Amino acid sequence: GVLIVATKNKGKVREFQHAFAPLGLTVKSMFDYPELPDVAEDGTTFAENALKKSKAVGDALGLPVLADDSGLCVDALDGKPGVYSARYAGEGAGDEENNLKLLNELEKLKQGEDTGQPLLSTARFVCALSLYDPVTGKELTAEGTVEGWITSEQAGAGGFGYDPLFYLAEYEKTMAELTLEEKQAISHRGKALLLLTGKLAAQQNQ
Ligand code: ITT
Ligand code: NA
Repeated sequence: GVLIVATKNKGKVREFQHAFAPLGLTVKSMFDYPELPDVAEDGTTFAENALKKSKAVGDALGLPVLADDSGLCVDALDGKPGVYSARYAGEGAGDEENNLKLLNELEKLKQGEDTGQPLLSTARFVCALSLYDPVTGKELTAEGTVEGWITSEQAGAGGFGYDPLFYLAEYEKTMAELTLEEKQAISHRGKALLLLTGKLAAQQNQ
């Protein structure tokens, strides 16, 4: 079978492919549907934006579609960048620029004082998933979070986005130092996926 995921993020595509392969599902992403227009992500919550993406693409294709809206919420920055995580350093900004912007914003809070402490703030990743079926008009949702710290010492080449800056105290590693398997077992996306597949199974058993 095929599962369509309404994403243009290669890191997400890799994680969904890895998660759905054992279920015998091949993932198609927006790279397979270049004719579809971008969806405006102007919602105020992750869940709202996830539904906007799954609904726009699901209605356009007439097929069930999964969408992921996610981001990083940093406590010292009152929850920023939040739903603006993908474009924190500006429209079209890459991961590198967003990471530097985040470190800059946290450095500013230190007001020149150098504590020598690499852990700058507590933070969490949030992932909202929306599975929308245009035939029934029904939506299934699930949300997952993972708690960690923002570290000034980027480490690791795995994952994507803010992963090199997201330090997991219990593993003494950043998210980018984990393998795909390890990340999926603990990540916001992995948790949301587990909840969503559980809801789907429960629905199909009715
Ligand atoms: P799509 O909307 O096309 O799916 P996107 O990258 O724009 O791709 P979002 O709007 O959901 O996705 O923004 C999510 C941003 O949050 C993403 O670009 C990363 O910067 C960050 N992010 C989300 N999940 C992450 C993860 O697992 N690891 C690191 N950063 C993550
Ligand atoms: Na996006």
